[in-house]
Amino acid sequence: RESMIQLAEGLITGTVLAQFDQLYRKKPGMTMSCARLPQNISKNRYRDISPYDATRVILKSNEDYINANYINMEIPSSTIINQYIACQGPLPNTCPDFWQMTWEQGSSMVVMLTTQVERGRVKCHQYWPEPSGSSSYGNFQITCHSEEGNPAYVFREMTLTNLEKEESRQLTQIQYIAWPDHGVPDDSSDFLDFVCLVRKKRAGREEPVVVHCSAGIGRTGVLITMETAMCLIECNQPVYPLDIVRTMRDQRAMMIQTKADKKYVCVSISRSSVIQCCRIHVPVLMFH
Ligand code: PTR
Ligand code: PTR
Repeated sequence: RESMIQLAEGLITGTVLAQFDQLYRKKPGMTMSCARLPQNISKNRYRDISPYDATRVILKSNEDYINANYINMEIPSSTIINQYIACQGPLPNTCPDFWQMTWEQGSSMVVMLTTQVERGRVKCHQYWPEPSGSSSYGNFQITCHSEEGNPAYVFREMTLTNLEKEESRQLTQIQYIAWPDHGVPDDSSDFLDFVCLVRKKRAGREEPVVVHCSAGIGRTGVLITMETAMCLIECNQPVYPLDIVRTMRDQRAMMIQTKADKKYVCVSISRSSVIQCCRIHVPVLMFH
């Protein structure tokens, strides 16, 4: 507890922010060539956000590329390894790839941290059908059975059918909708509740949880950081946010964004900077 209080003080005085700025955004020596192949250019939502070759999720087909990385977060002194797939929000032309990945990786839970449109700009294509509807995406048919929620998040229950194999699986999608672009969640406890929900829903699932926002680095990074921090606290382990960020960035570049303008980050507590999640969320976690 003492070390956590020190940590919180460090954060608030900005020492962690300074250290955060010194972290690499991309791990030295990691290549991202696959993303740049001519046939894959149209599969990236943002030109500057690519997956490492070494940790990318490989689709089991000739066209094996999707903008997604495995992220494994080990909890020291326990046997827990929380597994994620961090990916960009699907584009119209990558929805079949998204469902293929989800199927092949055996994932039964998708966490979405963006809305489809923010400030008039498309952030993610709607890759699922309306409730009680069905749509096909390549070799997969998705049926959405239910949709319920509150002002902060929406739950959808879906069936994913592999048309070739004639096999079906259940899938839960949880979408956080209260995260405005360029902002922070309005009520930080809302987001904390959401992270708790993800933790609860994850229980018993061995396969990776698919997490995406628009680019799959900012908000996705905050969610993984928060779940990891929560898990560490549950296991009585100290929380070092910078280590968490480094571990994530070793597996997907740029995880958690800071504005180039540091002052802006400090003053506005930007959406996905570590300062935001540490200043607001970690102290809340610690002193709840
Ligand atoms: N080049 C994009 C941009 O800066 O607009 C990359 C980008 C977009 C980066 C969104 C992060 C973004 O946020 P998130 O990962 O939370 O969707
Ligand atoms: N071009 C990006 C966009 O419009 O989404 C720029 C951007 C990147 C905006 C990150 C916000 C971002 O998050 P934060 O406000 O937390 O730095």
